[in-house]
Amino acid sequence: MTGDLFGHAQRETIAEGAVLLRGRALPHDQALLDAIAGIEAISPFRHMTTPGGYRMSVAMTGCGTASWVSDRSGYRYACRDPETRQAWPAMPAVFRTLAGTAAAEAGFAAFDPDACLVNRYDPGTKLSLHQDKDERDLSQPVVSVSLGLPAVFQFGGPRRADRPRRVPLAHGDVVVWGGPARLAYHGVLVLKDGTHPLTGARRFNLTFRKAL
Ligand code: MD3
Ligand code: FE
Repeated sequence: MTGDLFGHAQRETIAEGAVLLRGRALPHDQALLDAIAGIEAISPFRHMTTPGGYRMSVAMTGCGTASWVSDRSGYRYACRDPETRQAWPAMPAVFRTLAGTAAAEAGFAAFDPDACLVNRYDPGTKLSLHQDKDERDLSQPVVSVSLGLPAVFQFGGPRRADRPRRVPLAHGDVVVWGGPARLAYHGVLVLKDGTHPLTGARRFNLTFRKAL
């Protein structure tokens, strides 16, 4: 457990359905980073192509039964890594347990993710505003875990034109996005240069989903 004297993480409500558990992943940070190293040894980080033909600046890999992929033909969940043509690496126990307990702490019982997208941001990279809607059951939340360099997250509304709010996300922060927040537009501003003691000049983000 992490956070305050009472043994729970500091909880902030970003919006209805969006709960920020500051520092919730701190007790597990090195185990999570070690697990990322194990995943990338099997399925390396790569820059996917958008359906419009652009190279994404964020490097991605994944683990679990399926992971999110993008290419000229569209976005989807795939049970094999298109680069290796093998199954994605299994979801590490430390990932599954953290995602499930954080979701429960935010009010979503029995969250059992089958997919985890692992994003790597180098300085100068960003993720443009988008919705996550490729998952079958949108009543299930998404759980995100930030590691390494801090970033400014953009959190908008159900329409792209809704002006996004800026939320700083730091190493160890966990956010549970469900209910009315689930289809909100969101993105990450250009990552500033810096050095984090555990990750160097990088930010990693894990997003856990029930995809299938
Ligand atoms: C709000 N990742 O992988 S995590 C993504 O920091 C993605 O890498 C960002 O957006 C990152 O799709 C943001 C926060 C996040 C993830 C999923 C959401 C916020 C969300 C789904 C619905 C609403
Ligand atoms: Fe997203």
